[in-house]
Amino acid sequence: MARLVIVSNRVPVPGDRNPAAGGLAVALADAITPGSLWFGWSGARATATATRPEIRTVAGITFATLDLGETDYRRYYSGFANSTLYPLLLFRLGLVSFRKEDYVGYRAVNRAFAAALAPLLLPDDIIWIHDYHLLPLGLELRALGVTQRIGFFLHTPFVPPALFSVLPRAAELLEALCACDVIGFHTEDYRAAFCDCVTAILGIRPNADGGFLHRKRLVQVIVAPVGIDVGSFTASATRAATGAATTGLVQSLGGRQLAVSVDRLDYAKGLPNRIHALDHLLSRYPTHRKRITFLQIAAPSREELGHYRGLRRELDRAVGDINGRYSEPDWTPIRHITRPVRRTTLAGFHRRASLGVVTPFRDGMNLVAKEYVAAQNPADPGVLVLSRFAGAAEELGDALIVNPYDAEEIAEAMHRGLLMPLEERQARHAAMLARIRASSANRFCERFLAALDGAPEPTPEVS
Ligand code: GDG
Repeated sequence: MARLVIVSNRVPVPGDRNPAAGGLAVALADAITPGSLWFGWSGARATATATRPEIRTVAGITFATLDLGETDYRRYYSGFANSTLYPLLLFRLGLVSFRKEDYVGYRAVNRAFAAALAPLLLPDDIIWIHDYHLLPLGLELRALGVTQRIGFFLHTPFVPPALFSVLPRAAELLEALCACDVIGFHTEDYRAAFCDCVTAILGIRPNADGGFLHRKRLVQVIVAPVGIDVGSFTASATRAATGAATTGLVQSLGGRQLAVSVDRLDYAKGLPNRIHALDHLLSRYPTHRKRITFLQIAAPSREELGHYRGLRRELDRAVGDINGRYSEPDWTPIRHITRPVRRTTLAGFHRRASLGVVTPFRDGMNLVAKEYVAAQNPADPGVLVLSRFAGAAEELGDALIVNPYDAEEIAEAMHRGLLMPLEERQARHAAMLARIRASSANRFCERFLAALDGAPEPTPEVS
């Protein structure tokens, strides 16, 4: 049987003392079975980027990681990946900066990854590359003579040609990505935007299935929405709901309703606007004062970048302002945690929350929305308020869908959710549960790997 080789920027090695919070690791936890190899950055910085990976095997999975040199880290990770590509793919043109040396560093790290990975590959391996940090990795592997099947999955949205062509190296990057056999996206919208870019920027018109020939090789473009392991998240929420952390939280609420938001502390997640929405809710509907507690858990992320530090300050100010204006001696509207919280604890909190508020400005998918649904008690479920610009909205149309830029609209949806009759909550929840079961983490992996498995093996002379 072919071995699966996953490549991602960060590798979540079990036992890592400083794991990165994030959806990619959660999404791939199911794909990675014993016998697989996971390759990428260790998360550590050194004077120079390592040429040979450190290899560890845990529970039958081999983890091969490289430390990044300081300069490469700055140019590749903080620079081109997170200050150019990420804001661009999240539609935040105003935050995009482009520095040529960052692009050169980005390409160099992709080359270094390819050079360190190639000697580890076996002839029948299936290689699955993840996310915007590694757009040109497929090309770099092909340049070293790698002929194995290569797939690429993008965890962020993809943008239309008017935006993508803003990138000074747009054509070069698209070309490089086309060295992969299968390219996958969360939604039909992103797939269509990518195909439009291929047409507008490379002059190639994909067929109706999203396939096209590039340098005589077939490239397939597919939709594979990422999901969660619903059964295990429900079980863990059910268990955690009676555990110490959730019981302590519930007791401290004194019978008030709970609303919960959980995000990486990222400007795409729409955090300050959500806090403004709570302001609208409490001022327009004073009946909710002292009756609702809003728990915002925002795990720190990419703190070394200025925009992220600025966001943290903005959020602290907004929370402080609302708590100052509305708090009573025995009630504080917002509890604001900026530390990571254990996944099982989060599951228990979700289960006890009458409202799950997920309002990113943009999000490739957003797994928190699916986790909130999975955690609910079907007999008395809470209500999900969800941004129309999260990929998850394509599947979770039974949530209360809002425009995340409109704080008043979010407030109206929160109000409606807090008052929603049981029957309507049950019906909406049942429909959403069916959808997240149909697009589980397993299904995501199966769908992507089936497409890759069926991909014709490239011949060395045309690759
Ligand atoms: C990217 C895309 C796409 C959050 N805080 C804590 C914590 N989390 C967990 C959540 C969830 C995951 O992290 C976040 O996943 P999301 O999907 O919501 O968001 P991103 O990290 O931005 O993920 C996204 C995803 O990739 C997969 O393709 O859906 O659109 O941006 O599982 O529960 N986990 C723990 N402590 C926390 O404090 N343990």
